[in-house]
Amino acid sequence: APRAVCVGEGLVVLVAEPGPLEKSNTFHRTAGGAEANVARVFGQLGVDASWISRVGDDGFGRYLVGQLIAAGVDTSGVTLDHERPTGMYVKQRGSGSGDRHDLARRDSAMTYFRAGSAASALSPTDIDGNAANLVARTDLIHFTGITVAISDTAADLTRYLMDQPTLVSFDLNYRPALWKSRPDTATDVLGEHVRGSDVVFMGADEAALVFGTSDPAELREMFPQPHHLVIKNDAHIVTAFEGASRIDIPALKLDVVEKIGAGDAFAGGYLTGLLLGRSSVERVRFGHLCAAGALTGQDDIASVLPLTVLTQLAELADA
Ligand code: KDG
Repeated sequence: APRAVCVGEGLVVLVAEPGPLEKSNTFHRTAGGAEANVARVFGQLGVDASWISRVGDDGFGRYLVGQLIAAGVDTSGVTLDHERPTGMYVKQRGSGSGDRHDLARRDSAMTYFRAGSAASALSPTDIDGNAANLVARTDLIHFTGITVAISDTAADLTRYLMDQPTLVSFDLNYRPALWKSRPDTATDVLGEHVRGSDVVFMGADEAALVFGTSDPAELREMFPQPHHLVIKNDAHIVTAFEGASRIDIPALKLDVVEKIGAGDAFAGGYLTGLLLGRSSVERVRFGHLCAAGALTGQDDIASVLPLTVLTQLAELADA
C-alpha cells in the first residue's frame, strides 16, 4: 500500500446542540484537526497512513490517538507533551449552505480553545526517532495552512517538511482567527507554502481572501509551481490543474448536513487516487465521494464512510 504522513494538530471537537452556545446544554464529542482528518480518511481507504503530532497527557489526547488508531492510522510519531494540554474546538452547527440570515442554514461556526496547546509546540525537533523514519520512507507528506499558522515553531516544521524529497501536499485552509495577531503576513507565508508544494488544494473563497482572486486561471498564473493545483468553488465545482491541463468537475448533488471537514475528506480521497496512479478525473471523483460522506453527517469526517461510498470507491479502484 502507498504510504502517507500527515502532520498537524488534532483537536477534540465538541459539537453543540443547534442554537446559540449560551443555550446549549449538551455537546457531542468527536475528533477533528485538518491533518488528523485527512489521516483518518487515508486509513479508511487502505493507505498506510501515519499521523505526526503532539497531544497533551490528558483524556482528550488519549481519545484523539484512539480515534486515529481506530481508523487504521499509525500514531508512533505522536509525541506526548506533559506540560501542555490537547487543543479543542466547539462546533456550532449550521447547514453550511452559507446563508448568513437564516440561523439554520448558515455556515457552522468554530470556536477554538487551542492557544498554548501541545501541538502549537510542534517544531522540526519533533521529526526524530519514529517520526524521522516515517518521513524518510513516505510517498507523500500532507499538511495545511493551519499548521503554518499555529506558531512560529510549527511554521519552521512545515518549511522543513516542504524541503523533503518526496511528494508534498498542502491544503491552504485559511483560518483568519489564527492570523489575527499578524494578518498582513498570511498572504506571503501561505503563498510561500503554495509555491513550495507539489499538490495544493484551496477553496475559491479563501483564495479570494488571501490572494485577491478566486478565478482558477488567474490562480494558476499566480502559482505555476505546484504540479497539481485543485480549486473548489462555491458552485461546488472543482477545477483541477495537472501541469497545463485543466478539468472542471461538478460535485455530487446531496442534502448537506454540515460542511466543516468536507475539504479534508476531499483531500484524502483525491490524494488516495493520486497515490494509486489514477487519472485526474478519477482523483476528483474519489475526492467528491469522500466529501459526500463528510457532508452528510455532523462530524468533521464520516467515522466510517457510508457503505455506498466505500462500494463506489472499491468499484473505482477495481476499474
Ligand atoms: O477542516 C476542518 C478543520 O478546520 C477542523 O477540524 C478544525 O483543524 C481545525 C482548524 O484548525 O480549523
